[in-house]
Amino acid sequence: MIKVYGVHGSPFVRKVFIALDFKNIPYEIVPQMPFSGDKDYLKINPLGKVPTLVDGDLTLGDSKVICRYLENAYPEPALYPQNIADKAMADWYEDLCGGAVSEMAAGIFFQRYMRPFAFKQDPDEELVAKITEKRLPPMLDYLESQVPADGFVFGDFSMADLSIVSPFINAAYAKYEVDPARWPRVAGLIARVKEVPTVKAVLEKEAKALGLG
Ligand SMILES: N[C@@H](CCC(=O)N[C@@H](CS)C(=O)NCC(=O)O)C(=O)O
Repeated sequence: MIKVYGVHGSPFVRKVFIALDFKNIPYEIVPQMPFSGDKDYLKINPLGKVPTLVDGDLTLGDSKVICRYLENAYPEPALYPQNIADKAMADWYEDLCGGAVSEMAAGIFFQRYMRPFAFKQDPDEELVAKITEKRLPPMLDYLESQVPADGFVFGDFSMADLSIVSPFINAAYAKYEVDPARWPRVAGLIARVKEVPTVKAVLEKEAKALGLG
């Protein structure tokens, strides 16, 4: 059976769980904390990051690489658009939102969730404000220009929608909500993606794991 190393709460691990559930592929979760410095884990993923996926003889790191592998190996139901240009755009959204946008969301999450709960420190709200007021708005302006008022980015729910929304799920755990008056399309997409059954089911497990459920 496929194994996924990781924990609930990471936006990158979430993507892999949702991709597997969406494709009805059974898997086993091997609990692996990020930032653990676990030497055995470094043998299978030298970056020490989660997720890592093991499928038989294949061991892969990085959620983008893993999800593209899953799409190729288990094509039905498709989680990426079929049209080549749309697929390239989905890859771009995955790269942008898994990169710069996720780093910003992680910054908010780290300050407001990890610092108080894991390190018993107060959050640095000045740093949070720098992210929410300066760095994030241009990203949200761009995303607002890209997403539809209704439905999903490429018709059916796809990795493009999940990639765009995922960082904001973590930001919401840290009490940052995308302002629906300023970015109505992005806020609407977040609400719709959260209602996709496979997403909803993973988020329920996640909320329990994070002590939010
Ligand atoms: N590009 C990677 C990023 C994975 C990542 O940064 N995971 C975080 C958890 S959310 C992690 O393991 N961080 C630990 C570290 O950076 O050492 C992916 O898409 O899988």
